[in-house]
Amino acid sequence: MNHNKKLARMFDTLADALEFLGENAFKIRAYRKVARFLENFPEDIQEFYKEHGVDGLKSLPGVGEKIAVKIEEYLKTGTFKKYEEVKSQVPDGILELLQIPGIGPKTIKHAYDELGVKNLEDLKKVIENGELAKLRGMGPKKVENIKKSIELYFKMQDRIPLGEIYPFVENLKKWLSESEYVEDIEVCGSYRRRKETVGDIDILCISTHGRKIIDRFVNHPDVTRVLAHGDTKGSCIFNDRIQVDLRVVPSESFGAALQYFTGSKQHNVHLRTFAKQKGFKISEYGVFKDNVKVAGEKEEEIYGILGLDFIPPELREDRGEIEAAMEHKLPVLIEMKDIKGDLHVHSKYSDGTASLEEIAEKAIEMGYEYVAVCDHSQSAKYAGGLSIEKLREKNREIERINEKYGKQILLKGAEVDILQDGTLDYPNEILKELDFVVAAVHVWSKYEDVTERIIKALKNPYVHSIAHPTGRLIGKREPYNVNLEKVLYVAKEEGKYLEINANYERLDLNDTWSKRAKEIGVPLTIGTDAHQIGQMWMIELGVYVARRGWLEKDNVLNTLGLKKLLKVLGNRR
Ligand code: DGT
Ligand code: CA
Ligand code: CA
Repeated sequence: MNHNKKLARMFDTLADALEFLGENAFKIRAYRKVARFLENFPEDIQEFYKEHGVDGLKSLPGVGEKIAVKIEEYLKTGTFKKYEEVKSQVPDGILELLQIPGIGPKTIKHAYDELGVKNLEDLKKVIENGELAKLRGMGPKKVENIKKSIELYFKMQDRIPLGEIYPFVENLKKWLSESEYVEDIEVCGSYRRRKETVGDIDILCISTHGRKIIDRFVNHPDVTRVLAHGDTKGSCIFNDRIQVDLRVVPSESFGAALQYFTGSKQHNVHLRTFAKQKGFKISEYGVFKDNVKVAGEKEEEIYGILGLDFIPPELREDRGEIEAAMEHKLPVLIEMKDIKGDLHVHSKYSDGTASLEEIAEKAIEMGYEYVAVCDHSQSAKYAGGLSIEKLREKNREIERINEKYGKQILLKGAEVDILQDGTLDYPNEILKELDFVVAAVHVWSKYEDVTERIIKALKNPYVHSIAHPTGRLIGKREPYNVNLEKVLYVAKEEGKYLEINANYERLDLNDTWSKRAKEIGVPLTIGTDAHQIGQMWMIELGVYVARRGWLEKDNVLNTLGLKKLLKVLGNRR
């Protein structure tokens, strides 16, 4: 496993254990912060350390003297004392319980002290026999939520968010294609369809030397278990977590195999039925008519010979794409190159790690025309929300930077909290000074319906878009109660937008809601919600959601160039 991920996990475990032990919250936050940083740090921490030493480590965001020493100790010995020491004070079963999102360490500690709960089995038992509900401060509703959290945890155990696995898969693909025996290589399955979570990874490659490639594959440094090792097929577990299947096929059936293994299963079933009606038979080896192979080398041919337009992988979910391809009515999907900027990035003015200068540089590097820097608003204390004075100071710095670059590369933005009563966390005369305002619900109670809060925010003339409209975190938190259908109709009426939050844990709106927004006629904004520049690549994930939602370029606001964008944003007020 790579050091960044492993260290991040160790710091998280350390934080979990300290929370259970009731240690000081400040330290715990510091460990969590460095874990998040490491997960997204684009360089290998070992290489970085070799080059820059412990002083270099100290210069990283969130890494102070003490944490730097711990990282150094880990890089030299494979672990660090503090981690081992704290971990030994907490039973293993408790550490697993602490992993389950939605069950807090205080609850676990309480159940441990009062009922002797030491692991998941124990916890399930005291849920079933009603003992947990009887604990002080518990009650049936709370227990019901704990039960739901456990179910969600298990549902997700064998699935991984696309964005978490994406860099790993791209690297693996590159590493495999460095073999001289690989003629072509493609990742298929749910990964190619860019589904928000993936079960396992399916890779196909063309070669006449299957065994050589499978040998290379099973010897990858991250392989922790080999499940199959044959001449044309290999299957391995990487980093104790993700299964990857590799199949080697000859070039004459690559297209057919690509089509078959891309799925989805439902799409394939529908396609096969459709082909049959036309007198064709499809398999992973090709398309056949009267037992004669009529297509198979190129994927385009498979659809073409059936009289269908080529269906992009993201649409292959049997949601009407085969009918649309028949009638030549498939959408022209938005592409990464259509994106002109990011409409949701945090700086270190609030809880991000990057300076405005760094964000501007990254924006230019990515070929963007603009980035809206949307930091948190004043009452978002948990996220370093900006007071009005601080916001104005930030706006002045944005002006200085834009002047320096000779263009409006940074837009003055804010992610404004929608307060309990649906009003916004800055007065209108402040919002007026901003180029882009995205409003968000960050605090809600479990049984609250937030629909009216969001609708009221949409009706504020200075709000442009609603950030992460459902509040869900993939595999970690269910959406809050909201009637999105109603929200979408209000957005349409008000000429407003909703966001596709491209952060890998959110992807909110999701694909089906994005499609619904298009049907109703509400355009969307895409923003990464990046808290460090190492997360700004995730805009791609937002584009994939948009593609899975059948969106075209015109359905997304930030495909507009700067001038048009500013005009549209101004007109909405
Ligand atoms: P996942 O891995 O759960 O995220 O989802 P997929 O879609 O990657 O599914 P997986 O890995 O089980 O299989 C990869 C592709 O292979 C799948 O998308 C379509 C194809 N496939 C697998 N089993 C069947 C099947 O029984 N019938 C058909 N038509 N296709 C199949
Ligand atoms: Ca798969
Ligand atoms: Ca598979």
